[in-house]
Amino acid sequence: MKLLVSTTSPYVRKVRIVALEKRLDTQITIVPASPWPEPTAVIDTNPLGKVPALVTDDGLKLYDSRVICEYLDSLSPTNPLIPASGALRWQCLRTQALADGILDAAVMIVLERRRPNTQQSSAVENRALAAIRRSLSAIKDDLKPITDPLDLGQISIAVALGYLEFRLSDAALPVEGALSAWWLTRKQHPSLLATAPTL
Ligand SMILES: N[C@@H](CCC(=O)N[C@@H](CS)C(=O)NCC(=O)O)C(=O)O
Repeated sequence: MKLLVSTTSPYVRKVRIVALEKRLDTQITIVPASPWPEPTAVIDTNPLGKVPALVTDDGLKLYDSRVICEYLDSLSPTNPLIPASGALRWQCLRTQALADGILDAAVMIVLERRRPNTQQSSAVENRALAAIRRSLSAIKDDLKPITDPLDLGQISIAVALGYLEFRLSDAALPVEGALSAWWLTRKQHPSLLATAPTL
């Protein structure tokens, strides 16, 4: 399999953590394909021009991170990451959606800040920050004990908190109390240490 990546993408990090947890990492060739400034290296695989994108051994082109994670989870019974059915499945997928939504808002802020000063909108940034604050408050209820096996929802929370720490540490976001304690322990997990973002 070939995984198209950019090194700092949190969505890519989520897929790489899943690959490690599923013990599939050795079957995946990492292909650097940053979509910035132009998505030339990606569009053949993903017309949206975004990473991550995966080419399977059968030549199937898969995107986005949610589809790729589900695909990888289906490949092996090792460490199942998405419950097959019932309430646990929907809770897991909803947690992923909430955590990915935090990422979407955070990435929007990062991109907004890269625009020329005169074109930046504080309204855009404030709206995204408000969404992140509300979602951090809600996601506390989705935390599972650190001793539980990792699932895709908990991986997604960890990736979101890691990205906020990496890119928006100046924003005084409410990662506190139980959420902060959870994150301080969870970030030491081997697959998280192995994929920690660096500039
Ligand atoms: N929902 C997508 C989001 C992927 C995404 O936005 N990736 C960013 C990198 S962090 C990207 O490739 N952006 C390029 C662009 O927006 O043109 C997923 O989960 O894979």
